[in-house]
Amino acid sequence: MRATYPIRFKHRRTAVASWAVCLLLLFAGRVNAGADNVVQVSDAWVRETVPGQSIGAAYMRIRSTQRVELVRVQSDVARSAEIHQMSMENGLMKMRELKSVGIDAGREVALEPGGIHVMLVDMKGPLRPGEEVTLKLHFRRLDGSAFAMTVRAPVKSLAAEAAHEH
Ligand SMILES: [Cu+2]
Repeated sequence: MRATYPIRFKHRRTAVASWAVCLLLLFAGRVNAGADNVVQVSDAWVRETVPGQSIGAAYMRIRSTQRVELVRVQSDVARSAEIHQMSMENGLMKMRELKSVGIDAGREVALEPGGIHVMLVDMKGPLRPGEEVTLKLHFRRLDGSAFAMTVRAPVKSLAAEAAHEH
């Protein structure tokens, strides 16, 4: 009699686990979640580049359940990646590097053309539509602890964003 309890319990746990895996698979294409769902990244994409182009740009929406800072980005398609912000100053589009991007609890920050973006520096080769780029995002919590998450970002064509040249 005693043995039946652990077995039943185990069975139930397995059912819950596979249900969770199904949900993960359902949303895998749209949302990437990291560090126990603290941070969710959606709509990640990278701009198409042409041969010889040494810099590229990545965009995404980042949502967090607690205050975090995006402090560093890495990608295998570029030697380095920087966080930049574009802004209009006296009628001129200016770009500056940010040390971090803060995301408040329950809020979403959009990295988008004309605003904050990830600049891929020293690209190893051209990126064509249909390809996917892996981005590793490094975050820091208020208490100083760090975590990272990996995001897959599809490459989108220049035509869709022709208005913004970098
Ligand atoms: Cu930039």
